[in-house]
Amino acid sequence: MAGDRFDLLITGAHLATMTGGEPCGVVRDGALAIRGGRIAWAGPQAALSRDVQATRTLDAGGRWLTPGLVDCHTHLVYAGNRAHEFAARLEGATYADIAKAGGGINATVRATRAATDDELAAASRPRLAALAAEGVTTAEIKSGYGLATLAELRQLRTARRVGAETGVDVRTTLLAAHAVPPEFAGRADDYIDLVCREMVPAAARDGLADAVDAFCETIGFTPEQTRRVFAAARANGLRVKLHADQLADTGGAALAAEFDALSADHLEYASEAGIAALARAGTVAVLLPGAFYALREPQPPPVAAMRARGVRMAVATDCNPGTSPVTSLLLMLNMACTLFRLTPAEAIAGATVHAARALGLDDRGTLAPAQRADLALWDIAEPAELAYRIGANPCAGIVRGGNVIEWPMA
Ligand code: DI6
Ligand code: FE
Repeated sequence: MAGDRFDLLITGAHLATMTGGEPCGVVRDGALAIRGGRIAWAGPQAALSRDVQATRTLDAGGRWLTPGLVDCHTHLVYAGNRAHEFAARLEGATYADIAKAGGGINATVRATRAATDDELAAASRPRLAALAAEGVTTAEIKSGYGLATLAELRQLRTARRVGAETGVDVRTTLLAAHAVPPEFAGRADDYIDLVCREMVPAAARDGLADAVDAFCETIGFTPEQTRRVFAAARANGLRVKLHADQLADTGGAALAAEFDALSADHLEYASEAGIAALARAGTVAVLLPGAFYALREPQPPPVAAMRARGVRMAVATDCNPGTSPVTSLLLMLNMACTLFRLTPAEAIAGATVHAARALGLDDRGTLAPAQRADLALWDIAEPAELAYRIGANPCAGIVRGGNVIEWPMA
């Protein structure tokens, strides 16, 4: 390192590198150097050579530095809201009752289709900005509220647009198999034909989707229909993810594993065999405590089985207007610990390194050489504090791709 010149040197930071065996890969009194938008060096400040040179040096003032957070499961591009359904559920209506009565996902489809491009972006941008304010530097956004070819593509385009407008690196997922749209009522298989024949190829051809997802549930699509969507994804060179086993065990986890999915998400009712299949495939389990909480689900996901089998667990907001109207990933860390019994270190790994893997990204999620220099700086005394607080935002600084977006005054 002697004689090296860096673009940016951050000193006086405790590092949660999220590497190595120790919880959070902690390096106290650390420093981190950036060159060309990537981390060039991270380690104890005392190990920095005396003649190190940097174009710019920032002092972290003893705060904690983590990788920029990754929200790996959101549906944040939509119009309208479903507060009245929240009220109806409190009166005893179930999520399934509401969907059958024309509400639920299709209510948001109507509002989203009716919005202009600018209205859709304007409704969605603050949700992404709220995530960004908590140190999220990468977010996944799904379609699924268009449910027609052009409407789905527009949602993906809007996701990319709000990403560019807020500076968050957005990964898009085509979730055309989210619900049966009104034009196809009673003809789910015909709709899946359209998804496979037209929507998946169009999204792949236009480079608008990084992955394909499906809602495989008793109130969504069957495993057979999901299988057809996944085969189309594979034929078009796209990786898959799956909404699996949220409300019942439909064998979703095993199906995701069979298609080498990047992630299987929810998993409250996943079986032991399903978890074993995820472990074998290396598929990430994405835990979504916001939906679990909002639906007042009785059964938490089998976290102990996942841990025992070494399945990587991510934590995400599932930001959507129906079952998880959540724009705080930090709150999800807290709920993942309180409701699902993750350790704080597991929860933080779930919103950094494992969340990146759930998106197929291995260039971020840790503070290690060659990783993208996406960083969050925190006013906390120890990493567990990120999961401990409820409704606080201790984010004090943000660096994205080596660019300093926000930094505290000295
Ligand atoms: N993700 C989803 O896609 C559905 N549940 C979930 O966790 C619900 C989306 C909605 O109701 O709009
Ligand atoms: Fe979801």
